[in-house]
Amino acid sequence: MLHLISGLYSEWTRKIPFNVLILGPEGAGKSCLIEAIKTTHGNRPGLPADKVKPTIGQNIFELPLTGNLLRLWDLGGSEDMQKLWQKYYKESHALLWVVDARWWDDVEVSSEEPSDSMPNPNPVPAANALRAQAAMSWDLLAAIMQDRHMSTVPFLIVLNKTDQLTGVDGQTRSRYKTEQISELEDTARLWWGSRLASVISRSATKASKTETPAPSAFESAAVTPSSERPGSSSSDDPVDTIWDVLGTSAVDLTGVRDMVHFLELLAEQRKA
Ligand SMILES: Nc1nc2c(ncn2[C@@H]2O[C@H](COP(=O)(O)OP(=O)(O)O)[C@@H](O)[C@H]2O)c(=O)[nH]1
Ligand SMILES: [Mg+2]
Repeated sequence: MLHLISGLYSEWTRKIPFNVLILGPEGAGKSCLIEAIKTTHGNRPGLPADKVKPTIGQNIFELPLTGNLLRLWDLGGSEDMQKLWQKYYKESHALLWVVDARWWDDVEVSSEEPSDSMPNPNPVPAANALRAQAAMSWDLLAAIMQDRHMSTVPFLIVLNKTDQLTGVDGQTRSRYKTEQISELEDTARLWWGSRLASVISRSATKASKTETPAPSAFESAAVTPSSERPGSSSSDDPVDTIWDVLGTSAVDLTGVRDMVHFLELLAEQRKA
């Protein structure tokens, strides 16, 4: 009897795993963001960004939240690893698509070399290189969205390294920084929205038609009726999901809590 009761109790209190794929081009900061989540939500701080080594294979972190277990899969972004991404698609419930925020930063881009002899892990690329990186990140995401399973998985485009945006000085200009990041999010939301409009339904189509940013998934996740929830398509659209854009920094932890909150809302929605 006791065994039965304890079995029922553990069933009631069981946290349902919510699998999150963290993908994106190599070096965008996927592994550093996992360390940042450890710092903001874990029992002990994660590694600082400058101590994180390039990922070989995969890196998994489980984050228990009230009633949910976020299982984060950080897969290497090298071309060899990209071939393996699809093995994870079927099991995933959400995608964090991590890119470098500077690829969408239209303010002045310096091409000067750093003056000291230490290698800079975040060299500032020239403007045309930024555009090429942005285009490449779209090609990669578009290829993922061709997958039958991934076309309905909600995703967040994470503009990481916002601490490196031109003119941002986190210590002294935090107000300016917040505004600059939010402008960048709007720019990127339109940039991605116009491309996603060809394959995605409601929110992105709305963004491209009205020339205003798509509604924040943080808001829409809370108000979307059950028939429109991710994975429960109510129309013939090939893709029907929630997506949004969020600026983060794995160094100063900007946006990291919002990123986890976004995933938590999706996990809650999936249970409902
Ligand atoms: N300034 C800054 N550097 C970052 C940030 N995130 C990652 N980096 C740097 O970018 C490099 C690549 O990060 P990593 O997490 O290994 O990229 P991944 O290949 O996407 O996993 C690291 O050595 C960090 O120094 C960030 O938010 N800000
Ligand atoms: Mg990595």
